[in-house]
Amino acid sequence: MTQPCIFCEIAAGRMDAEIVHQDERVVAFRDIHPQAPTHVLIIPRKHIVSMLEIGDDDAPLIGHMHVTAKNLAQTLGLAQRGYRSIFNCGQDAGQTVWHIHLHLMGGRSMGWPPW
Ligand code: IU
Repeated sequence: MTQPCIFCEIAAGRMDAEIVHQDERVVAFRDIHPQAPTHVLIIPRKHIVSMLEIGDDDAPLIGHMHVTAKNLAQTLGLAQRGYRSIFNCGQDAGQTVWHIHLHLMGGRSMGWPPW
């Protein structure tokens, strides 16, 4: 039997997560291994394996994920100093969970490029 997708389970409320926002299209929750003082993942309720799988029909959803990141940055106190939002896509980018997620990170200065 195939394993259920962990992020689908979180979105459905069958697995615990510290949820900071949810609506009909997305769920946002705190990363269990935060890499910054604030580290939130924004996921679509729709199961999409990676950013390589998105189509034109998904453009409003992806846009909504970015607007949600901006809204959360404001409510979580990141707006003044800024934040980083990242989709890791595939092996070389370090993607480990195969359900797209937008990382929202802030609360410290970050370097560039990310290695
Ligand atoms: P990545 O871009 O696929 O590498 O990011 C996956 C993230 O999901 C990573 O930061 C994990 O700490 C995080 N995470 C989580 O917050 N809760 C979970 O149950 C699992 C992974 I599995």
